[in-house]
Amino acid sequence: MATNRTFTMLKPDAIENGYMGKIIDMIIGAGFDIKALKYTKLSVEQAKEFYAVHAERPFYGELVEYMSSGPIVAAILEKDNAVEDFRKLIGATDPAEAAEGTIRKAFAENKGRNAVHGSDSDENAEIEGKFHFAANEVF
Ligand code: IDP
Ligand code: MG
Repeated sequence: MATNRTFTMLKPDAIENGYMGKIIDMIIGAGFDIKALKYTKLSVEQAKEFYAVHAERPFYGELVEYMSSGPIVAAILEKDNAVEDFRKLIGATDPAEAAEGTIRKAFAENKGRNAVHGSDSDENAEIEGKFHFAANEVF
């Protein structure tokens, strides 16, 4: 069943570089409602679990180290067609390939430190949202 929610994280580079407010503003400006929001930090174990699907990829170790290196903002977002529209708003994984007007084009450093996460399916949006939020933290 299609849902109208997706999950995002503003990654450690985005927070470090001072883009928290600007990115949240872009997300709200694009029509997404914030259903849950948290300023937090992933432990190494949590980063490993969150990205377990990439465990065999050569960049997995680097990804886990980076994603647990500093605070992040986690959020559940709502909008019609949320998963697909949010992937469009964030742009390609590598900011060098991201379209003008996307979050990664504006704020990402490189393919690894790329400012923001967006769920790739309704199913993963639900799993990832539950990873970060208890039921009473979602509005
Ligand atoms: P996505 O975030 O656009 O969905 P994925 O392929 O799912 O991209 O990869 C997850 C995350 O792993 C990326 O957002 C990025 O932070 C990191 N990553 C992906 N490919 C590379 C790479 O080639 N080198 C370093 N890090 C990478
Ligand atoms: Mg992905």
